[in-house]
Amino acid sequence: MPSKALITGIAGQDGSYLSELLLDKGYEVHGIVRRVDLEDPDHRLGRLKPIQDRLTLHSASLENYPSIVRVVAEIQPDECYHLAAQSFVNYSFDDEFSTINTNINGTHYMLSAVKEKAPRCRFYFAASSEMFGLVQETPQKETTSFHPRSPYGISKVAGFHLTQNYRESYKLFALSGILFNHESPRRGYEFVTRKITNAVAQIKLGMAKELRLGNLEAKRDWGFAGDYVKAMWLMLQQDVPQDYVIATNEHHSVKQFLELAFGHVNLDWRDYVLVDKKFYRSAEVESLRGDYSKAKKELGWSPTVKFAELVKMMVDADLELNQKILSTKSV
Ligand code: F7E
Repeated sequence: MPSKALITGIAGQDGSYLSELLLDKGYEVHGIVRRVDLEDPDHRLGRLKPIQDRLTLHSASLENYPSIVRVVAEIQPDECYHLAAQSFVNYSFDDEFSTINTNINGTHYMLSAVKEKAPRCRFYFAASSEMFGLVQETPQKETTSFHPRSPYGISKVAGFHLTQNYRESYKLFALSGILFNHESPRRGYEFVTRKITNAVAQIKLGMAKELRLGNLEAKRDWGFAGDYVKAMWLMLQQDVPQDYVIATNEHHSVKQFLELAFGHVNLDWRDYVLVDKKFYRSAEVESLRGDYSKAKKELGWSPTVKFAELVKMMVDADLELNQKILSTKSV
């Protein structure tokens, strides 16, 4: 019998890479999606298109406990990857109540459903470097204390502690991956990396003239999402459940990202980028850099894609995508 995996947030960047990885390993892969996603698959499930026939998608809502319990009881997963969340930090300031309610309750419901209906299932929680916020030390590691700076960060700290508590109180095999920023050509357009690479492609192709951004000095530890989902899987294959930082231990500013991305198509970012206060955050996380030495030692995991390679990969993909859009328009 193949192992069964259940993924929440399967339609997102990480969910799509993780599904591909697990299918390659011979897993039976199930995903939780919203009813509206199933009604509009071309638009909402686009990242899963190449593998959709090999997945089983279940309609449920992370705001509705009975629907979660039903799916977990029916599938009886061996591994559960809880990735779903309202994950855009800036939006969480505008909609703090729904971010906090959905993210915390969603995690709580998943943990409780697994405990009640599939207690032998191994549970992965997608924690985040945003939990470190106003950083207490650099680089950040598993023992660094948290100081979240946004409703999103707060919801992830709560999810982290819920996961730890289910591990300690109910002996669930439950753990958190503290993932630093991870990007790819499948990244959502609201995040700064994809916003930049898409704009670079559009400017190069004459489809846009400028790019408006917020704080260009912020520094992030940016890795490749395809590498990071491997770490998620490795964590659940260990004998003992523990939390791990997944990062590259390098950080770069938004400005450095701009230099490389525009430079890749022989443009100077200073000619196109405008700073717009609208994109500044109420409370900024200025700088993040993660120490992944525990993951390296215990999981044998290291990142394979360096920063410059990641930027080029994303710009090239957006050039290709926008070229396709242009050519369909001109037909
Ligand atoms: O911002 C600055 C912004 O939205 C990165 C999520 O996946 O990673 C992500 O969170 C930096 C910030 O990602 C714009 O102020 C400047 O300092 O791409 P981002 P994030 O907030 O770091 C963590 C690990 C997660 O868990 C999250 O779910 O870029 N920045 N100008 C901008 N950011 C955006 N989005 N848009 C701008 O115009």
